[in-house]
Amino acid sequence: MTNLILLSDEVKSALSKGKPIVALESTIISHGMPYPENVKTARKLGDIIRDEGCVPAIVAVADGKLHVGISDALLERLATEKGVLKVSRRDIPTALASGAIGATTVSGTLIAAHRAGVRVFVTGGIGGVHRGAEKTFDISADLEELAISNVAVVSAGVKAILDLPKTLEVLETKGVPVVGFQTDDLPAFYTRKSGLKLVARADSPNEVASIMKAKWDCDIDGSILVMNPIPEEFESDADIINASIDEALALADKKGVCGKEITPFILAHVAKVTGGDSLAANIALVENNARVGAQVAKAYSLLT
Ligand code: PSU
Ligand code: MN
Repeated sequence: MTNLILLSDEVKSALSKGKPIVALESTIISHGMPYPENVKTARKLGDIIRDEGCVPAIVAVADGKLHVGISDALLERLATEKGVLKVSRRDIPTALASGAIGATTVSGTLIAAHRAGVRVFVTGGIGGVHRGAEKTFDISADLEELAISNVAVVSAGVKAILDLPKTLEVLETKGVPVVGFQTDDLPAFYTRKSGLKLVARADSPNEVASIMKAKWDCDIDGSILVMNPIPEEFESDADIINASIDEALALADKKGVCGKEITPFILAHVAKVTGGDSLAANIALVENNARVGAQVAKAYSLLT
């Protein structure tokens, strides 16, 4: 493996001992949550993953390296510094060459996890096909990377800022199994159901692990998406969320926000309108994903 990818000592040791590892993205820290909730949540996710007997590995770019597992000092920088880059596949070469600090998106994190041999990755929500993509061509690089990275991704589904049916269509084209975790319905991040039926379901971490093994034993490259609904008590009112999304999209259009700025812009607007509720929901669902992700990583390590 290239020396541009730097594994923490803890991750290196876990890999050599066959101890399960769970990768975490850093965009959620730098661009998805305010300080200090972002750093607190990142630490809490690490604790949850460790309590399940796995090793957490936050992925980020700094000092010309793609880090898998970061120091507490780098976590603090990602959580507090202004101008942290948002790094997807496209941005990795320039971010590495410049030595800048960058937070990896789902696609950036998948690149690092796949190359490091980390088979499970936990996040909040994935990117997908944006509403109006037929005009803007805005489709997240996450989908391209999911098609080729051998990493299971646990998320709370697809946020309604995206076009959910189109996102499912592209995932089908790319051959990415979308597995409802204890559900038949595609979760929509803030809500447990989107009304869209999934064709695959797993009721236990073991079942997810079996799907991972079946896919990769057949040399079918690419991800498995584990869609884990938000805990019921944190579910939001879909009408309020959707109204704030519509408002954000209109505002983005008026201001000419596009490209990589659009997702953070809409997320920030929704968070502002829905206040503390959406932040609490965000924290609860990602913690829930960390627990399930660690259990999946453990189950998969026992199968291989
Ligand atoms: N969706 C969320 N929260 C997020 C993101 C997406 O609900 O924080 C972040 C993830 O890092 C994801 C990225 O990989 O946004 C996708 O950005 P884009 O749409 O520019 O590809
Ligand atoms: Mn985009």
